[in-house]
Amino acid sequence: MMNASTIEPVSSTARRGVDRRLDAIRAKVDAGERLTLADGDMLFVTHDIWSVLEMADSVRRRLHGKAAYYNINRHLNYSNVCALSCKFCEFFAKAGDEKAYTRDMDYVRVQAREAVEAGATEIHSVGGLHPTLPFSYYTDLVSAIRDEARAACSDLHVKAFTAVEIVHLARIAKVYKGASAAGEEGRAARREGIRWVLTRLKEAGLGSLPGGGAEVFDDRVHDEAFKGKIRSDVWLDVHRVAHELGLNTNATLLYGHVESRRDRLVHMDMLRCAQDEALARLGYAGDATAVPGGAEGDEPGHLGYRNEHKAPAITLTKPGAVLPERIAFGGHLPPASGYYQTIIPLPFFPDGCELEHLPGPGGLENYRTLAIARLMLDNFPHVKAFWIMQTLPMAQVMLQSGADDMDGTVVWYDITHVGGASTHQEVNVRTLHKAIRDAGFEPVERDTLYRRVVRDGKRWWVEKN
Ligand code: V47
Repeated sequence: MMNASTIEPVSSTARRGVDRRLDAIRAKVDAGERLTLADGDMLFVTHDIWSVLEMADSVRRRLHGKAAYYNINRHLNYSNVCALSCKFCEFFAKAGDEKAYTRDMDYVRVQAREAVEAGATEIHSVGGLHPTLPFSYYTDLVSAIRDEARAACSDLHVKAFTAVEIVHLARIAKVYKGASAAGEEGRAARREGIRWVLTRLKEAGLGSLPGGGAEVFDDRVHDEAFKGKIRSDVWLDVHRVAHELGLNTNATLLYGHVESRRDRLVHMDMLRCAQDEALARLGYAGDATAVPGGAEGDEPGHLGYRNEHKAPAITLTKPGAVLPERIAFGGHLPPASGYYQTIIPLPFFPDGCELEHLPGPGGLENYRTLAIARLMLDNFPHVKAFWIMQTLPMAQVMLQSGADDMDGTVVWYDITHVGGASTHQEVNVRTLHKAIRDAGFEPVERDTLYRRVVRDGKRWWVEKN
């Protein structure tokens, strides 16, 4: 049995001092150079976790100074009925279950009205893969939210539907035919179906895609924990098409279950390769020193996955780099759009799901993983410590170790109930401000696209670049 004397106190780890093996990584971090997967391995195994957190903090401060972002938002889970039964998920229900629910448009409108009343700038809406709802339900959901906001002379950005839901909608709308064909033919059919769905949703008023459903980009883990969900190539394709249509998106990493730390690093590398392509489309120039698909120092064949990445690396963490949200196209034009905004590391929460026997990640693993995400994802402008899953006290420390965003006021959340929380999971602006200030940062209200919000009570507008 473990007792207190067998557990090495954190302070003794700290006394072991600085790990000199990190010096070369620190030099790259200071210069804004891309880290290799081997660097990532080192960041995961070093005893010197303090240096890892401190390096991530230096990058975060270079990008965002003392600003820590939050938004006034509402999460709306429109239905928990899902055709899948992922082992890590405690949210899903089967049609007819006692806990199954599906919200009608009256409910959605009331939520939108209440959100406007509370001064919200965003509704974040996701749900299960409902087997029978028609395609029109989803366009109606988006336009109902937009219309309610407009009727109240306000605006609500709709960030909705994970990549998994988008593919499900393509199937429902019967525009996914041929997508299972092998090779380029299947891929072209898949993209066409995805494009059709995203175009209809955008016309209805969809503003961006959330980062959910990515889990971990690894086929073994996929088959073990979320078989039936789309695989990484399809998830990345959905986001790629969204970017081509000018929609910004986010990305999550669900860790601490049956994946390895290497799997997390590969996931990060695949995302930063996809972001290189998105930034290149926006006109960013490549970094001539970096090697596409991984980075210099990763021996050939070491990646362990088929990486078709061709674009040169583009890093935003170099001193002086301009973030896409800060690029102004002139008075009436919106900022550059069509890229990944935020990486959101999500610690696996075991209670109530089929993988309940697993312990889930501990606190230090959460800090380390988030800090490494900041260091590896050198072309992602933001790192979010989602307070609902990280808890508010942990998220405060994460602001000092790589994160610059905490998500928002949330209000209702059904996907996880950390610490036995109910569906009502709300934090008010005053509490968010205090948490951010106590962590040594300045609270900055942002809209979904990370533009600064100027507010006069419930009336709000975004600051021009
Ligand atoms: O995709 C499900 C995860 C995600 C569990 O884009 C679990 O701004 C932990 O994507 N333990 C949905 N995680 C949440 C999400 C999100 C959240 C906040 C902001 C944004 C954004 C996106 O929740 C799912 C899945 O990976 N999840 N079950 C669990 N037991």
